[in-house]
Amino acid sequence: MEVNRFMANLEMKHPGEHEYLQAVREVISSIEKVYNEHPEFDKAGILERIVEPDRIFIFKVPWVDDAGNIRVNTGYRIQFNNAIGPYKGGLRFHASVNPSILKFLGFEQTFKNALTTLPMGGAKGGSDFSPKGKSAAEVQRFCHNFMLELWRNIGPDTDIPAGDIGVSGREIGYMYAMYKKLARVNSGVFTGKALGFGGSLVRPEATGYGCLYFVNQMLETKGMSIEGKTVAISGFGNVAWGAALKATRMGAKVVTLSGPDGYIYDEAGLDDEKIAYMLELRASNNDVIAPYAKKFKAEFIPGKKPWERKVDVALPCATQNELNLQDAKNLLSNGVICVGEVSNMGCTAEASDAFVESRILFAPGKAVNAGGVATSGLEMTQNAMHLSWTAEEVDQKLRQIMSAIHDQCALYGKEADGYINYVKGANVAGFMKVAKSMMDQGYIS
Ligand code: 2IT
Repeated sequence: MEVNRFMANLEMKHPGEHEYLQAVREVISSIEKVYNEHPEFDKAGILERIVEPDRIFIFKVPWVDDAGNIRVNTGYRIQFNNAIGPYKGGLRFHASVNPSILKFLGFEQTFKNALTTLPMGGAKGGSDFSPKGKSAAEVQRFCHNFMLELWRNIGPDTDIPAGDIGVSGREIGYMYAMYKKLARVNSGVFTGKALGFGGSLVRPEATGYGCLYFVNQMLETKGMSIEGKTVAISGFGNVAWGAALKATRMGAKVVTLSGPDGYIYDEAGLDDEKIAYMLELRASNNDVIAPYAKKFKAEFIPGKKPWERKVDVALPCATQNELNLQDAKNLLSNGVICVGEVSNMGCTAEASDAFVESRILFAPGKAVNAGGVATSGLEMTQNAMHLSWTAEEVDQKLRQIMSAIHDQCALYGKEADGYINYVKGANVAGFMKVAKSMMDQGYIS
């Protein structure tokens, strides 16, 4: 296999699917060497099979808005790969959602889920419906109609959706209720449920918490820790919130948050009150960060991203390709020590290469953000056992899983000069697990 030749063919087959092609190129560039050391993989067509989703459901979602108008959105579920377990991955509700974005997310999810050590395959789905500016009644109606189509294709042992951008506890509650009405079973099927009906403690915080455990472990390889470090976070959603909470508890100073409108710089650092306010802002459904600056007398920089600031640790927690080469150069010239790509594919390919080439600590999304889906896996286990664990039990397991992911990255990513290339480590470890499982099961999927 040769990367450019393989990609040229894939581009011809899926023209214009930029995010999907970007995610595939990153993974196969990392695994080219080990792939070619295993001629049995090539003979079994593993690469050609692993880059294609098992199936894609696309469906129409008509719904009625508060003014009585009939609106139409498109719903998707991409069941990407179930070699190591049932399909598992979130649903994204955002105006930008399209097949390319969901395919990249499903592809990434397959390897991320493999890294968690739990038996979960990869999937992703969602809709170009944006909850931003919609009333609660409109969101509920949309969620119900979305489930009218999706319910037949999911199940606790086949495909288990969860949240992602635009889908949190509220939307999961509406969708799960409709699923139960139609399927007449009460088996968990979604993760990210509220605590009262099968949700797991620590699941809302898990992506951010897992990220901080991982980042701290990276820093420890250099004899450092997160305590006392200055941290830039982008976004202000669920992931940014969990990361800010844990970073602050671990003694770091979080100085930025951002929204589509710009970013805030809070020199004093976030505290419990400010972090609690993030939830209020998010519940307001307005998708702007500016009110934070007004409330807490912080600086607001419209139209910009936080990466122009001098910080020790940068944690992109918003969306794909939110940190580009220029941002990477700015962070590097300001002496950044560690970058954790908490959003899925938060860095452009050029930015991610720049971090690796400059030998700073850099963790790709599929490793550093895997705590979210890992805790979803723990929610599935609790549902299957008909019990619930304490926060301490879940948190303990989350720590163990993040540490196991770090070990896999170090095992497969250590280079001749001793540098841990986490991008290569995560891609090779995830790929090997999925590829071997596919080999063991013949060529049918
Ligand atoms: O990107 C992700 O890993 C998620 N949105 C969470 C998926 C899940 O099934 O918990």
